[in-house]
Amino acid sequence: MGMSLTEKTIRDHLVSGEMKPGEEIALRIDQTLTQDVTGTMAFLQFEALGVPRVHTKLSVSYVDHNMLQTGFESADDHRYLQSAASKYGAYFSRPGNGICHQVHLERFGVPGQTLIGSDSHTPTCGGLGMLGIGAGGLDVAAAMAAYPFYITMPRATLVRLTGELGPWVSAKDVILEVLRRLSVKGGVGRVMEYGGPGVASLSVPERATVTNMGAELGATSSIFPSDSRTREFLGAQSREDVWLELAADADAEYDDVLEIELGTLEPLVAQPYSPDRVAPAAELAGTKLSQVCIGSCTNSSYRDMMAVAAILEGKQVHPEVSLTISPGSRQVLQMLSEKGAVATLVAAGARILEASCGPCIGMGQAPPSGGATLRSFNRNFQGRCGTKDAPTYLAGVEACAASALAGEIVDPRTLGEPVRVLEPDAFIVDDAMVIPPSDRPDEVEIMRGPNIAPVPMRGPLADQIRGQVLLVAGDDVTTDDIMPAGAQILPLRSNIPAISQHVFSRQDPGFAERALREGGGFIVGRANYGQGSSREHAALAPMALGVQAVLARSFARIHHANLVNFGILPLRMPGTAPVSQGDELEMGSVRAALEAARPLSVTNLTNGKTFEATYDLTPRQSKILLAGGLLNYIREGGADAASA
Ligand code: MIC
Ligand code: SF4
Repeated sequence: MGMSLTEKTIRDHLVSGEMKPGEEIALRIDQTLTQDVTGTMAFLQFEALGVPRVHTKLSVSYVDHNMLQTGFESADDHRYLQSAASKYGAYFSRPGNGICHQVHLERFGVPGQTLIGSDSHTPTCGGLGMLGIGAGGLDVAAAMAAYPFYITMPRATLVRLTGELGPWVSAKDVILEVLRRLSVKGGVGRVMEYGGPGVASLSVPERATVTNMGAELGATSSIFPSDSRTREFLGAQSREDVWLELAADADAEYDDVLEIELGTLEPLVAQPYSPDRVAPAAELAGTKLSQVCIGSCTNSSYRDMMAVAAILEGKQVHPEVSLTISPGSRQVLQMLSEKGAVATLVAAGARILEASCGPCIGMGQAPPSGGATLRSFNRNFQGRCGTKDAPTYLAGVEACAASALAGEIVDPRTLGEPVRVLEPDAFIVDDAMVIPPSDRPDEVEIMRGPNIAPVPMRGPLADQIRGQVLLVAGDDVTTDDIMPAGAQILPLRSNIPAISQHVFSRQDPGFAERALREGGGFIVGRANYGQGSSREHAALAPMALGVQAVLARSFARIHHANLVNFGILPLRMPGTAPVSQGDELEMGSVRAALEAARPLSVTNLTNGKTFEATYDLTPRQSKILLAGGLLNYIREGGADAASA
């Protein structure tokens, strides 16, 4: 039987384990990426591992999130990251060089290689046939220190594309259609592998829009073949030497197949507050807007920005709408300047922001109270934009630009003759903002600012755990709910005691105080707990507050791994379990149960009822939990250390 591209790439990097879906496998990692708001912790953890230089083929440390620098904290952290990269052997992409995923696609991604990144959208490089996987910062630190990366062997879903996109329909509509059909849980445990004759009609940046937003499906990764279009893109980046042809075998078998005839798609919009609440733009036409934001790692390529400029050319943004444009990279911005597109955008009334994440992570540009915002981004969780009651919609850049002109959501097909952007034969290649590591590491001094607090650690798992249910939450709790981001909170990422004060602060402002007063306790969720980002702070900060276990029906992959890494038990409990907020729970013989892979017996001391909690832990993960987290486990000499 033939193999899928996913299986071939995994086979070529397999360190241990059997390639059977559901089994734990360990992978050799070729490249890593970190960004500033997960990177400070990742490099601090790398230092804690005591390894003098990174062991990967390539590690890049990006600065793209904490860009406002409203106090000393972020600038200090950036200086730490620059000095750490130089000393430990990573490349440093300076603030202003662009969003990690866009820059990595342009300048570093290699077909057929493995990449893990401390950011959930690391699968973006799947657009050029690379296996990119999002992970917690500690897992990335471990990979930099040469430990393999552990995941559950995913199933492969073939998304078979046929035909070609119609006028005004874009790659964003392809992934919105997949989200519409499968939901934010639909990709869990899977790699979404794109194939079929329709693939050839999509350029690499278009493919990257699709693989980027595979993160919103909860997928482990998303990948396209590497073909002549990949070669063209790499050639235009002066990197044709890294190209190789990659595809699934003709007789590869997949766990499922999703058919998409590209010609039948129409412009789509995700409605508040979930990327899978997808409806045709035509149905939402007339929804008044206060803001339109174009950019983010999903839609900020040269092609996307040029399409926006072509739509806005000679027109004016609606007076009630604030339109922001964040180019994905310095290269994109340089190209736009060269083509005169910056002048076109400015003339139309767009607000040009720097090449960074910007409004996508609430780093400025919070919309007005109750004002609807339409964004070419990938996440529209409530409050993420910085204004809790601002309805947030997601769409492709064409719908965004057309709607910015109209002051309300419009179907871009109403604009008439479609715009066409050709990929350039050659991009401007200038890596001056990427600083290579020092060749005299001993002479590099690490610069640590006062914002950097020591990484908290937990002791070995207790045998008897007792505490209060601090919060009972619903389905699809996001990591933005658990550990909000935004301009006030993100600068605290390297200071866990300070950031832990904000755990669940949007839902439940008293949470942190209650947890500290009670000396920790439990969080109860439902399905897909911890979906969204890779931020390990959504585990690390609750750990610092004393949270011992999360009880839920199911967990999102990266968050589950992060809970294990920081010594919080991710337990499954029956949907009918008798638990309310404020109840006192007790679990006995916890260590013995984990050692014997037995369910845990939980007693609700408040109502006297008992139930069983199960878990999806590999023997290695149980050992990590018994040790009180991955750092402890590695320090104790866990031979098979790293990841979940
Ligand atoms: C996001 O889009 O939520 C982020 C900010 O990029 C996160 C990473 C983080 O929280 O640091 C992600 O997607 O993993
Ligand atoms: Fe940055 Fe937004 Fe992409 Fe996260 S999703 S990496 S915040 S642009």
